[in-house]
Amino acid sequence: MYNSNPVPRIAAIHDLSGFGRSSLTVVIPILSTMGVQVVPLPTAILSTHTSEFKDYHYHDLTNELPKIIHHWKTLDIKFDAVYSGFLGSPEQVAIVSDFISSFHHENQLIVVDPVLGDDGTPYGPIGPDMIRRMGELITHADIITPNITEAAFLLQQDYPETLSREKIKDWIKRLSDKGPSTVIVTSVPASEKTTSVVAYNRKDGRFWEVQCSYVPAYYPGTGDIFTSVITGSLLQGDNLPLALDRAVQFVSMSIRASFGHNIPNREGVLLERVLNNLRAPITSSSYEIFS
Ligand code: PXL
Repeated sequence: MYNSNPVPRIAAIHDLSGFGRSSLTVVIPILSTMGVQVVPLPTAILSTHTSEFKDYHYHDLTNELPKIIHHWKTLDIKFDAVYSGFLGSPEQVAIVSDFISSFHHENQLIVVDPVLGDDGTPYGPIGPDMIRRMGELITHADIITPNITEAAFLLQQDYPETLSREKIKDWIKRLSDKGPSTVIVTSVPASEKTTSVVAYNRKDGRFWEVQCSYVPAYYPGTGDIFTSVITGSLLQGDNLPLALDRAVQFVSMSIRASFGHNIPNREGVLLERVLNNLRAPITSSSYEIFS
């Protein structure tokens, strides 16, 4: 244990969107609350996130990244995990791949959230080149967390009207064959009133499912919240299905804390009201084997 960081340290490669509770403004508080040191590498600065805001200011930081990374190399910083999310330009994908190989060491967790779109549609700044490059980046990851739209983009499939359980498993295995040993797919339609998170661990061949009750509202940033909790949970030593439970429960609580108020969805969930829940021990669990 002599060589390990007393507090796990993670490099978080995401944009910094000022208003709207997404990307670094949720990644940092969640992982800090879960006892993880976050070292942010901001890919872009935005006035707001890009969902339901128009005329946002977008300042790309691609040219700054190599200089920041160079300084970190001279400091010989060791990261227990690397976690990337929304990337501001296709060139940034190459920079992140390079970052992963330069800072590689044993027992490290590489998490790539391939932020590309939702509900069958790419996010504003995401084009075909970005989708192609993200497909390359996931080959370097241990864990990926696409939603069903992003899974379709990464596999170059049409966004499905319906998905059988066999097809979901086939898609997930094909994503895992590209490199990541753990694949977690969110927003999988389960029934009229529920969606599911389905996960696969190639090392033991098991699939897991956690069903989420449906709230008729979309809040930007919930994908970032989900993957941050998964990452914090795994770094704390939870097993995969328990990490899914924790993340689903936390996202559901965040949404419910917000939905009862009448606040514009684009402001994101009221994270500050539920953050402390991350310190509570888990007292219920609903994961099941997905077969
Ligand atoms: O939460 C994903 C995300 C991250 N960063 C930016 C975004 C979005 C989704 O809208 O616009 C800039």
